[in-house]
Amino acid sequence: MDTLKEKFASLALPMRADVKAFIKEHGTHVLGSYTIEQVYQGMKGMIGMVTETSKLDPEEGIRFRGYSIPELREKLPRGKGGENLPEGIFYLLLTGELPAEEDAREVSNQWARRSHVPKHVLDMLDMLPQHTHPMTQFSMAILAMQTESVFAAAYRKGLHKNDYWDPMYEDVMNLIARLPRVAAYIYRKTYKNNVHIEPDPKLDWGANFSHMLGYDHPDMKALMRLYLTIHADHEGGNVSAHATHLVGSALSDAYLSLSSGMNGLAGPLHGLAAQEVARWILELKEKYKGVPSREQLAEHINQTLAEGKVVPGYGHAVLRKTDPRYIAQQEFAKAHLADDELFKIVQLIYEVTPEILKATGKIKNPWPNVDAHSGILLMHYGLTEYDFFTVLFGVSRAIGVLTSLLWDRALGAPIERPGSVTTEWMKAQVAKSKATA
Ligand code: HAX
Repeated sequence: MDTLKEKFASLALPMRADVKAFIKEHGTHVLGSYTIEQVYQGMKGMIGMVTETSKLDPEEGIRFRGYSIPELREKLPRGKGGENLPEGIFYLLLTGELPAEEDAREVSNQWARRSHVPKHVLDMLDMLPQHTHPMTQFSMAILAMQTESVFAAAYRKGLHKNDYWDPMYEDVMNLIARLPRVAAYIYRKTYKNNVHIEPDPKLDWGANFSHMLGYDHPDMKALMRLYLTIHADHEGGNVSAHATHLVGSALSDAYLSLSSGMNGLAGPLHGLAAQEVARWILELKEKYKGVPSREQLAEHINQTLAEGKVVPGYGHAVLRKTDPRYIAQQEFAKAHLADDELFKIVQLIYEVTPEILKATGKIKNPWPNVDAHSGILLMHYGLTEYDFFTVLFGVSRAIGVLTSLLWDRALGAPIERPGSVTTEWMKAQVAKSKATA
């Protein structure tokens, strides 16, 4: 058993009994109440699941195992050339403990050893039409790799429920290890004439990913580490995390569950916003032949709203302030590409957009989210094919949703099955309470 797996078992298995005892003793404790509006509008703010890895505060943003992004930028091990290693955030999310340098290196080594992608997965990708969206390819490749699921094979043979976590650990490690190779294959096949680049086992996970995509500039490798770290997790209720958790609750293995999560990430209100932001900014630049004036930008935003579209990269279902993941990327841009024209446009959008969105009177959060910034950083280093951006997001998000899924298996999380009601039932409840008032 590798040392991280042993550590996970020593943490998670005692907690299983602890959580059971907690539910037995306090299971009837009332947490609050919710409204008809919450039921109709996506269950926002309703506590409906337990996610051990991270917690999102509306004002402060995400905390990974209690640590904010600025704290983690100080405390997590860094790669050669700068920025935190995503291997470190994986270790933290999995164990709740800050990794030492050698812990992150051990994750790197494990992932390098486990990164082989079976040939049939690449053959399947080769057969898809050229115009298949990269996120569709990514989700299909994850599904095609399900042939390798250690959990599915063990379950078929017969597996005690207390042991589910063990093959799930193997699936989580293998699957995350394989994702950069799969994503790079999709990128090179779709945009670079099917000319592929072999992995470099000496590089860390993020740098190697950048290398396989075809970007060897040290700053791009640093950006990739930053990107893969800050996108990793956003508590349990966002669409990609919730979809992974929900599908996993039926004991579907990590491949089936992650593929579902990625299908949710591919929606324009979620991860696809990264691509939509880039498209929107390039349209803006084209329309005004460069950096627009404040008036021109305001006109473009108002036109977007008048056409019944959303301003991509702005707003959030939970956050009520500028996303700290946006700030982390802004700091990177100030340090590395302050004179970039697209960065100047992004800064201008940040100055102009919130007031216009506030003036609509209906948008709860007028501030930028993570997707408002990410694309222009990638484009600066030459990765301009914006339809691919959400795949990068997906590689990172796998870290969070799969560590959570492993905790679900270790703690024996049950099948998810919330109740649903009809509008007629809702109306009857309101009528009943009016009659008794
Ligand atoms: N532009 C225009 N209208 C917006 C808006 C925006 N950026 N954000 C919210 N609104 C609108 C909503 O569409 C809604 O309109 P209706 O009442 O007419 O239906 C109204 O404002 C209230 O919405 P809300 O309560 O403030 O926001 P929601 O929780 O319903 O939605 C979204 C949150 C993120 C989906 C929303 O803000 C949005 O569509 N933003 C643009 C797309 C985007 O950037 N998505 C990425 C979010 C972060 C993420 O998940 N990354 O992966």
